[in-house]
Amino acid sequence: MSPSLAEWLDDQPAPLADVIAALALACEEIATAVSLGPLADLHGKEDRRNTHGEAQQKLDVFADRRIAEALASSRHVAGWASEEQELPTQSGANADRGEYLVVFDPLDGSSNIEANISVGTIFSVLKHPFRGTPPGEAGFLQPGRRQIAAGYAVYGPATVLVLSCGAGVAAFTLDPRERAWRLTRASVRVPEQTREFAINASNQRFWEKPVQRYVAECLAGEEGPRAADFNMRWVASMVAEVHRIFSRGGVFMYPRDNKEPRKPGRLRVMYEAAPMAFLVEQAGGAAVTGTQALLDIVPDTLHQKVPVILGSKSEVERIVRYHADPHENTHWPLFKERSLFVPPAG
Ligand code: AFP
Repeated sequence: MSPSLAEWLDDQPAPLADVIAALALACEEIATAVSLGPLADLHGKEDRRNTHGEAQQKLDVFADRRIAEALASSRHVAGWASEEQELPTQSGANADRGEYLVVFDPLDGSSNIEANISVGTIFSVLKHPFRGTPPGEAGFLQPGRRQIAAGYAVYGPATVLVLSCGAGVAAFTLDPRERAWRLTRASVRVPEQTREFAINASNQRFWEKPVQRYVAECLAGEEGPRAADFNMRWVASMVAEVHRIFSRGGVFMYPRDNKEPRKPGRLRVMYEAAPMAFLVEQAGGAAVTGTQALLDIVPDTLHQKVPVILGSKSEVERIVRYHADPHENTHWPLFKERSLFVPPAG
């Protein structure tokens, strides 16, 4: 029988293992709630909005509460920050002794719940820089490269926990029959090459030029500059997209766009981009804004947004080159003459 998560965590420092185990238990209970769908009376929206003004799903609130309870139960966690809460939370019992901070998106992709599409929980573990004092927002604002661990649980046909403590990426599948996470991939790697990309094409008119060029070249297929046909996906659930990339490669893009020039992207750096970038880099992939490694960004605020381009290294590096190209797009006609989706004249 493959090792359990508990056995795998035996190789990690005990305090960190305790935090991961608490998160895994919360994810197991969230998986049960998600799998029951409307039967758990957890479908539909709360009659309130979260800190970003977004409608909150009942499952968002359930997941947020369950993870907060799990973290409060670990004496190693001084505090946490959630997508669903404007400010960080100090642990009642451990704020002045816990050595870790945890940042999480309790239920990413939750607008897909009624459609029964895979959703997930994303988490990031940081060292509390001022251990011995109750954590404030400043202690959380660390670059992703300082993460001690990061992971996600994807609630899909199977519930899978993908985790890194800084020495590669492992995947554990939940066996609900025995209520145990079993190691099912000991070393997850992102294939360096791919012919698949994921982007919300409805935003095409707003994208920055290097992304316009990259996608146009992919869509041009064998007749175009890439001399290869590409496939496209968009699930609108980042956890599901990243999990697909870990299973067969690909590039996920939520780029800077000028739909809302003040917002550099849709995804938040602390609990979406940075933990996913940590996992992707640990698995041999790349994760950038287009001009900078995501793990090098020092957040100014807890809910800061950032452009995200991540996945198979060779494709991400190509997109970075396009961002660095001072003549971007001036030398390739498709971008200049017609929209991506209008067939060539004649
Ligand atoms: P929700 O959690 O509100 O469903 O948003 C999911 C998400 O943050 C990320 O998981 C998706 O990749 C992205 O938003 C989808 O954004 P669009 O709805 O603009 O495609």
